[in-house]
Amino acid sequence: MSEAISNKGWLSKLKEGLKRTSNKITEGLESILVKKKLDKEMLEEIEDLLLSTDLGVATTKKLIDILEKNRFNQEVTSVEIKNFLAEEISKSLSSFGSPILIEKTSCPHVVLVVGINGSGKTTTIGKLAHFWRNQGKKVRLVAGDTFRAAAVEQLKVWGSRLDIPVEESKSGADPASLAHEALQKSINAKDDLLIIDTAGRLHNKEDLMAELSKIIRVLKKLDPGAPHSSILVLDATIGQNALAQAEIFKKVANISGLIITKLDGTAKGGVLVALAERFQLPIHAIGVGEEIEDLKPFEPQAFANSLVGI
Ligand SMILES: Nc1nc2c(ncn2[C@@H]2O[C@H](COP(=O)(O)OP(=O)(O)OP(=O)(O)O)[C@@H](O)[C@H]2O)c(=O)[nH]1
Ligand SMILES: [Mg+2]
Repeated sequence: MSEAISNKGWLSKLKEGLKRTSNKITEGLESILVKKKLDKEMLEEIEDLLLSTDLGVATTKKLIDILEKNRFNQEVTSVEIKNFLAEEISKSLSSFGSPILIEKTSCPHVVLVVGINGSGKTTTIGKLAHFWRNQGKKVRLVAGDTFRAAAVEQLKVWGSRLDIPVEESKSGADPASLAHEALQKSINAKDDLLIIDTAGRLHNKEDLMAELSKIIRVLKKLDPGAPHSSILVLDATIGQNALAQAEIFKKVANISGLIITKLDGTAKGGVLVALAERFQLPIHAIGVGEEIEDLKPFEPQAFANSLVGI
């Protein structure tokens, strides 16, 4: 998604999207730094502030330790602390910014999109399809949540809006057989990309996970390399719970990368840092709104700056 970086307005949209988290950090730091010298009490207050943005215990501790080591008993301003935080956060995220790389040799490149109910899978698929279609790619979508009519309809709305085909099952048929059929069609049509939407019901974890495993198994019958990308979509507004979700999905779907959505709707944007550090998976993009252009490439420095409000 690197082209989108040159998009004018991308940075301001990112800053705007992360405003809830950055305002919290800015206001928090300003009230903490009434004294000038960095002492134990201030460090503790900064630690609590960072934890409240869901950066997680490990990341927060690391930041506080470095801050203490470098600046203890020295005069500091909130701007200096913000610059420090942005620099350190950006450093720790530096290896995670990576677009979804489309394998030229696979025709089509199959993208399986997983995540729990309401995390933003279908919306993200619409945004990705829009992005790839604008690059001249031939894209096909699969409505893999075959039991929920509204889910199929939602994907079809995106399909007609973007003028790309959407595969759906005849009558609530098995998602795996739909995926198989759709991949065969996609191979015949020489598509560049096949994006598979899936159901997100987590109340029956075993069933959902069995369903996902089966989809993956049947795709492999047609193309052993498929799915070439297995993307887990996570909602940032749930904060630290996103870590537990990632743990569950990682077990079945061999997740190759993450997309974090709804960063515009939360002051818990720090969870992205905790996720990256815990799972060591690329973050392909971030969602900062409901519109089609609101999926942004994940760029560590820009993200870190926006998160702390620089
Ligand atoms: N503010 C904001 N809203 C988002 C973002 N991404 C998705 N949404 C909204 O979140 C809601 C759920 O999104 P869906 O795409 O339907 O989620 P889903 O994962 O497909 O949900 P199920 O099909 O029920 O499993 C919708 O109202 C979206 O518009 C985002 O980045 N920011
Ligand atoms: Mg959906």
